[in-house]
Amino acid sequence: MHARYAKWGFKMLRLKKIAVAFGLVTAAVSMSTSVMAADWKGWNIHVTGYPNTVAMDDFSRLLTEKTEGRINLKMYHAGTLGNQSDAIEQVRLGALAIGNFSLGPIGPIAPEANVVSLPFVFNSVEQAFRAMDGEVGKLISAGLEKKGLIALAYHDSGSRSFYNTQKPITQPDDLKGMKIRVMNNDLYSGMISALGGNPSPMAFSEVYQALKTNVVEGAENNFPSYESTGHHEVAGFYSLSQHLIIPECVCINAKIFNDLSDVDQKAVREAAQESALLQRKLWSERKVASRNKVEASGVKINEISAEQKLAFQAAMVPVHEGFLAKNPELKSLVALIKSTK
Ligand code: GTR
Repeated sequence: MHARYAKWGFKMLRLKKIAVAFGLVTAAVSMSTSVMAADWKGWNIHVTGYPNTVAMDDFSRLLTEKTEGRINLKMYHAGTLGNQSDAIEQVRLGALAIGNFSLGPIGPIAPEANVVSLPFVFNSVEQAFRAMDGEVGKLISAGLEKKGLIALAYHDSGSRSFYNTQKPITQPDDLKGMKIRVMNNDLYSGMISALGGNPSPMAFSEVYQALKTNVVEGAENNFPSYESTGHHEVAGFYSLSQHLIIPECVCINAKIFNDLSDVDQKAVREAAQESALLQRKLWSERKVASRNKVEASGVKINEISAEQKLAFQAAMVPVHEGFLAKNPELKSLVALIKSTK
């Protein structure tokens, strides 16, 4: 009996040792996965409920799911991590992993991406997406990569039109002397000057106050941003010039992306692309809802006929020429955009 107990006791001890050892191993494994799990920070300028915000949260969820927790992305919305130009630099440096950027403020650092900021370069949102989904998109993405950014997917941002506190705009002359807020990009300042206005580059978050206090008399944006920022409350004339169609990217720091395993690279791309489909769907609903909302609030929306648009387009010729004189290697990319059906 005694001996049996002793043997039993010995067996238990061995099992205990094994269990302890095993426990240590599992603890070590779980520690190493938690140490190795990547915790990323992501930047987004838009508020709760905006198509990009919903899609970026979906991206974050998909990312964790598809990488089985190896990558976790915490999204910071509403520009809480700073303005867009600074955030672009932060992602290039890797201080932030991801940003949902407009190609507008990226243009100054990546000339290929800047072609989309030539006013009227696309003739419709549909054509812009056919171009972005093909060779044009590839060339632009390659240009971004040279600058340390990898575009995982592109979002819809519709078309941008002028709005102001004074009157309907139907011809370039109507903008004469008007102070108009633009995003940080010389092409936009050049555009406003060529139309006879005074450009005022300014961060998105400052525009509401600037319109309200008459620091600027106008700005330009798509319906969802015009509405989500409340700009329609302080600048009640929206004129459908549709002068810019600027795609937006889900952009990741190139080194962070390139250091991932092939499996995780694939998961990251898939998560971005799936959530971009959601963004495009939500966008098509929101652009109508936002237009209805601003109209119901009393905003005066005016069409600009194809014929009236010709005058705006003609005024942009020097802007295009100036850009291509500085970047002659981009002539073929612009030609490729224009030849996209
Ligand atoms: C919005 C765009 C933002 C930002 C903003 C602006 O349409 O989604 O990324 O570029 O316009 O005017 O600053």
